[in-house]
Amino acid sequence: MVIQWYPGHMAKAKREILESLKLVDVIVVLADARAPQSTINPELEFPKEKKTITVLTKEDLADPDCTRQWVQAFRDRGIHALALNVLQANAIGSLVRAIREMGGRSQKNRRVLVVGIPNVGKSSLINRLADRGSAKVGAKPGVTRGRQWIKSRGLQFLDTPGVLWPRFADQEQALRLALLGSVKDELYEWEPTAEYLLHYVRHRYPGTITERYQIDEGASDLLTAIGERRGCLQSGGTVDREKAAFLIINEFRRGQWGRVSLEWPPKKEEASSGSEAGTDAS
Ligand SMILES: Nc1nc2c(ncn2[C@@H]2O[C@H](COP(=O)(O)OP(=O)(O)OP(=O)(O)O)[C@@H](O)[C@H]2O)c(=O)[nH]1
Ligand SMILES: [Mg+2]
Repeated sequence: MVIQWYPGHMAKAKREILESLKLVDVIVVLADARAPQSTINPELEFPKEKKTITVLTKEDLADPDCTRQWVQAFRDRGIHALALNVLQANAIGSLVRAIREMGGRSQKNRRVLVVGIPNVGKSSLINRLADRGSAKVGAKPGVTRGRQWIKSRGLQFLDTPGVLWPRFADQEQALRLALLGSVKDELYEWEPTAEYLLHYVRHRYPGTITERYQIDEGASDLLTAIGERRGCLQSGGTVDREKAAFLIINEFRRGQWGRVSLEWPPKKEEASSGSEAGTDAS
């Protein structure tokens, strides 16, 4: 299974984002706190002189210890980073303060470009900043299709469509993007994606699967065991593995497995010998 999603509207959105750069003072790059490196577009690079803030969204769904390590890892690289639950009413004070403290034109008309891959919460963040539902949001990728300026708090925010890139670094990155809902569901298979999640969580968060599904997580075929437990059956009474995989992925996405992160920052020695996450230090 090769997962790829780079439709024409993303190529166009990327061109438009690069064109917008000259208009803006601050760039806010959103990434999913559960896999920050995998969810930053390595092909969207910004000029060094532009002030950039990296916001790790969906902090409420991520492993808090892992998120702390990521924020520190970004800061160690000179990147201004913070983690947020965008859906929380009082979450954005720290972000607004950071934007106001950054240089640029007069405090009042500061223009802020909001970018990130699909489904990371760009439009939700702008709605939160604007205290109203100005931008369309949805629990699937590719909701925003065009650029839109929204004025709020004396600032102007530019909402943009989520942009991916033509080839993901590896299969694991592609699977993380699928699990986090940043790739269209029609473009990958549920079963291998759920198998990957089960395998990863069993090792990284022992006990989680047993607690959620009341099964022995040492079972050789976890997907089938969960399907049996949850009554995902097809005619004839055998387990419908695809249905089980769909259920598993959706429960994970809703946070019903607890706070789980899919990617950890590289150890300090590895980080200093290369492997950049894609945003410019500023
Ligand atoms: N739990 C949680 N959900 C969030 C958070 N931020 C956004 N969401 C949800 O994530 C989904 C996607 O949000 P959008 O704001 O539409 O994402 P987007 O980045 O604008 O997506 P595109 O327009 O498709 O590129 C929605 O269901 C939001 O409710 C967060 O911090 N925590
Ligand atoms: Mg959007």
